[in-house]
Amino acid sequence: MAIEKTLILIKPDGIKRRLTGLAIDRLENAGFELVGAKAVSVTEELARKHYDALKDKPFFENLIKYIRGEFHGISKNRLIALVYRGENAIKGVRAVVGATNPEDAAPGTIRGSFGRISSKGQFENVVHASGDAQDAVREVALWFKPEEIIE
Ligand code: IDP
Ligand code: MG
Repeated sequence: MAIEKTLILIKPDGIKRRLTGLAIDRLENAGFELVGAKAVSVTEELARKHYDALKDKPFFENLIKYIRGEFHGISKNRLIALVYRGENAIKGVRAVVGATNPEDAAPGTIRGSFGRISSKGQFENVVHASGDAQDAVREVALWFKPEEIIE
């Protein structure tokens, strides 16, 4: 058992549909500790760095538009970034969040309950959650300064 930190983003569809509180409630009830939280204006550069591993995917350019709120009319490219900490937090948070494709995400998970595939084919799945330990370390460092996280 390892104590891990993991990055969660309330994506623009989650912001627009007022699901921030619901996502935080689900994660809190799952027993994870919220150790970092802020609103972020997502620059083009931050979006591209965050999703760098997907840069060769056909959906990449739409993914950058999506995470910057361009499909949801979010002003100032705003989203909410959170860091959760806990035992096996990366896998545990992913279990609460559900599978990437909203059609495959289990009922009762955040994505299974609230995700959709847009008419453009974009997976709008409400929240981002780090995929593995390597991603989690990289993503927490990308979105947060060390002093913004309670250790
Ligand atoms: P994850 O968010 O579950 O870790 P990734 O494979 O890392 O999934 O993909 C990042 C994001 O890119 C997804 O959450 C989703 O919004 C989008 N995405 C992934 N695969 C597809 C796809 O096949 N079509 C459209 N969008 C996708
Ligand atoms: Mg991922």
